Amino acid sequence: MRKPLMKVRGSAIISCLILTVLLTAFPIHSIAQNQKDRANFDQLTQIAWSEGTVRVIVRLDVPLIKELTAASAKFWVADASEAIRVARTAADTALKDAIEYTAWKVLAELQGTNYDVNTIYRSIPFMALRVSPYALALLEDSTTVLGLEEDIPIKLIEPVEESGGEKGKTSLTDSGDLDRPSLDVSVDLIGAKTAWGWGYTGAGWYVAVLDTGIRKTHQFFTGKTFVEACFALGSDGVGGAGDCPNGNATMTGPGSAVHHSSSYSGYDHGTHVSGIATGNYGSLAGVAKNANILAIQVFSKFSGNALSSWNSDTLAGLDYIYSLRGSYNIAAVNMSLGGSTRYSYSCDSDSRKAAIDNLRSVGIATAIATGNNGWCTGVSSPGCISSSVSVGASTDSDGEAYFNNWHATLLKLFAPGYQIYSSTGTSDSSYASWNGTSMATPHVAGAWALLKHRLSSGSVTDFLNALRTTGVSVYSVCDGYATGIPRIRVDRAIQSFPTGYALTIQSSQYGTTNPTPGTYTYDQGTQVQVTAVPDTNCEFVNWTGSISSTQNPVTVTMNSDQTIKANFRVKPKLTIQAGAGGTTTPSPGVYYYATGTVVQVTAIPDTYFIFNMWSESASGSANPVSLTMDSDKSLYAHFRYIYPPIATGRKVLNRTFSQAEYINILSWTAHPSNAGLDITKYRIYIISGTTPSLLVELASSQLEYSHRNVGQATIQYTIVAVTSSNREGAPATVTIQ
Ligand SMILES: [Ca+2]
Repeated sequence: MRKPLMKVRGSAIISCLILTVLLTAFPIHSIAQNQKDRANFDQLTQIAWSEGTVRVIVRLDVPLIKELTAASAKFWVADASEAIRVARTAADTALKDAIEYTAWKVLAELQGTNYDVNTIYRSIPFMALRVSPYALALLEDSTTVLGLEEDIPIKLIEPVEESGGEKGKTSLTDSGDLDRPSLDVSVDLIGAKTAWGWGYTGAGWYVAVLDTGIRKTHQFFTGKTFVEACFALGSDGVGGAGDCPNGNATMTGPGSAVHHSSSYSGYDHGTHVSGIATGNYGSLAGVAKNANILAIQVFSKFSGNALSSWNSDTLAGLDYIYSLRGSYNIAAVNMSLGGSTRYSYSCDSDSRKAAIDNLRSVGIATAIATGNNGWCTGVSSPGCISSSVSVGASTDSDGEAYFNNWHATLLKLFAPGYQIYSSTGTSDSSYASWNGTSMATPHVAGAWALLKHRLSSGSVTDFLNALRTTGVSVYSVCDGYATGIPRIRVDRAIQSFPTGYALTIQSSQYGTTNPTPGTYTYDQGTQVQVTAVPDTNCEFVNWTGSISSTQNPVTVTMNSDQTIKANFRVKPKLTIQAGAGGTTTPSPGVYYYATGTVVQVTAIPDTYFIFNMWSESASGSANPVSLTMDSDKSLYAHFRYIYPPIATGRKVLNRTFSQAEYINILSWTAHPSNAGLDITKYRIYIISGTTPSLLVELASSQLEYSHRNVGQATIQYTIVAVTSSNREGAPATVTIQ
């Protein structure tokens, strides 16, 4: 079943001549801020003159960088709300803009020189350039530049052949034992299966794999969600055209992390690593079997069919992962790359530390392989960065793997890295057992997803401490088996977390809660938001129990067991009715209002009617009327018909004038049914066709009116009673012929 792959192994075989030259520039020593490293600069200058250009990563003096970074790092897991997204985006944009502004300021100083801008980073104060000797000199002189680091390609840490077993021990003779799928063994050994049994599978979390890309179609990744990106300048180390699938130096989106062709040694390294961290198919599974994958392809193709990652591309990958933290819950970054220089001290001047620090400040661990050189007192770069989680390889029997790079303090954790069976790039169903610190590292990155699944608020320091204090000590021949460095046991680490407290949520009738009523366990210090959700026409009253509050939602801080009850009631009901002759606004019906609501109801009389009075919960004739809904209420609007006056008419011939003319005399009396209505006026209209036009308005004391009718024609009049509120009653019609 096992097909051992023949890989390039052992210590540094640098395939590219330039690399050999470049690597002499390393190790760079701490660049004191504001006091640039003279020796480093001289080396860069030498390269620039001999090659014509030199690639540099420029550390920028960005004003308020600490404050801007801290404001951005307040945002950890994926955005819970639009408000958080807006706030995070604002903080990230402020940081990016400040870096960009400073970068352009420096670039302005380089005017007239030859340079290429490879990357201006968005979350760390760096930019990557390729510069001429003269531009380099200006960078060195710039007061805005704090330091310069050569941008060099770093080799993939390729798997090693099975020739050893445990360091310092006689070679193991691996017989039939090797034919079993050892991922099964190692995943169980680190306690992942126990953690799955508790429900912690990494579901909902992403492991970012900064590597050679991935064969997404492999069966081991069935059902996974992929987020992909590529940063690969190509062997020329300059942007524009590059080694991403689109032919450019950068690419994001589906297909961007597809691996290089199989002619490149280690092309399917990322596929193997991703499988160890998250794979899941049939009876075989990686550590965080339900986690998803953020695949970042950072390797460029070099001569000799070798793959290496420019530091500036690795940095771009880390920068990109940080930018995705609001979109995806990212548990850890897996990096299995390393230079061939042995570091016996923290390499904290490395630009990648800034990116690793940023990720760490938002709870994302960067797990880095220590390298496969078999060193005793050092690890490779970037595993030497103190804020990384550097991982060494152990055997399934907890010895140090013979190829492991060991250091008493720079090596933080051991994980199984010997004979690890995982997915390969040959086909969608191909697997193989590989050896390497690259295989150990994804055990840790996967474990991080399980820990995050259990405790999303856990910091990198919390988890590293938990893994270190609960791990099994692995000893090394390097110091005579004196110093134990913990091999992870993720189940024990989970068990070491505070067990948490119970929150019991109850609800009265007329409502429920979110989360729904029940008992939940939360970690100590967790702030739980509980929302009271009333039924239709009901309202939330208050919380009782461990807290007394009328706030909704309410936040419960879990520093002890708590019981809270949401109390609800039916809202006060308002019944509105209208008698004959009118309606209301709101229209007659039954309404529910939150307690305390002031409701205004307007009575609207029909034509010839007048609003008379309210009855039931209100009285009087104020219109509109206001009611405060402190209990159930009802309103009845009464209306009255305004009767027409009882009218007659006659005409008399007026002989005073030579021309004949009549005087129409209208007389009326008040309708007895209008008693009690405040009739203050009468109006007389002349009807022409159907249109009335006002003839005269008279005080209610006047009950007769004379109208000269010169034309002697028939005239139709209407007489209406008018109330003090200017409501007209029904018309009395008088026709005089
Ligand atoms: Ca290029």
